[in-house]
Amino acid sequence: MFASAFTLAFLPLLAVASPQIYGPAPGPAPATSAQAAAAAPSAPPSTSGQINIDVAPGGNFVFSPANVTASNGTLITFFFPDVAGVSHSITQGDFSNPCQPIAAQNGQNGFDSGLQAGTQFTLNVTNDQIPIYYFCKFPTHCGLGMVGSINAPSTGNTFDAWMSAALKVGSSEQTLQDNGPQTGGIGAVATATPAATASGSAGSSGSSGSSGSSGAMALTASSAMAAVFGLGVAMTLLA
Ligand SMILES: *[C@@H]1O[C@H](CO)[C@@H](O)[C@H](O)[C@H]1NC(C)=O
Ligand SMILES: *[C@@H]1O[C@H](CO)[C@@H](O)[C@H](O)[C@H]1NC(C)=O
Ligand SMILES: *[C@@H]1O[C@H](CO)[C@@H](O)[C@H](O)[C@H]1NC(C)=O
Ligand SMILES: [Cu+2]
Repeated sequence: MFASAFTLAFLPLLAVASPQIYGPAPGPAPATSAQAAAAAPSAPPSTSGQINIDVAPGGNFVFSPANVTASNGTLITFFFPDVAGVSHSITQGDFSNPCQPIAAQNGQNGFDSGLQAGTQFTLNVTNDQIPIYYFCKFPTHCGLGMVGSINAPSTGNTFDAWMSAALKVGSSEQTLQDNGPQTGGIGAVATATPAATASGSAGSSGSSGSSGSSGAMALTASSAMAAVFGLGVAMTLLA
């Protein structure tokens, strides 16, 4: 009696949660059932004043879009996939020294998300008059071309030239230490460390608020658990 009432109560949740749980596996790595439940977040469409960038979409070591134009005050949010064993970073670089963190300027360090999975990290553009270059510090990724730019010029130090410079570093890329998330930045600043991203955030808009997103995360996790539990009860009833 209890079991059947419980199952009925959770069937709607099961239906709601299924697309997130049984959606396509995020990357090339074989997914366990636990990882399958944590589907890769994909960036919602950008809106005016809010640019959303996918980190390593489809398991490819790229940012998408990798080259954007953003005026002062624009927020740029990076969505890191939740794939076991592979993390990525948004680390501010220097055009003349690819795959290395930019040196501090006037006591200000570059931004650095640190190695992340299943989180989102937001930059606020504070000087749209300078190009901003960044790369992923996970070993080998920068040398494989995992780089991006904000307000890169159309000639000279373009996004393409930045990418070429990184590819030229290639396998001689130095392994960088993960210092965890660093706020601040030069030309664009992170005002908060990365926040957990809900796996079901794809398509939802206005997910830049970190407190809102952790709430969504908790909701998603509990729906998923309820769904799995509900399924178990349903199968018991059918047996
Ligand atoms: C972005 O930075 C600008 C300039 O520092 C500031 O006025 C604005 O409030 C910031 N935006 C957010 C959402 O923090
Ligand atoms: C953006 O802010 C920077 C730093 O304050 C300033 O130098 C620049 O002129 C601003 N850009 C525009 C288009 O006003
Ligand atoms: C990158 O963006 C800048 C600014 O929009 C643009 O001028 C340039 O052509 C772009 N470069 C590439 C390689 O897409
Ligand atoms: Cu990476």
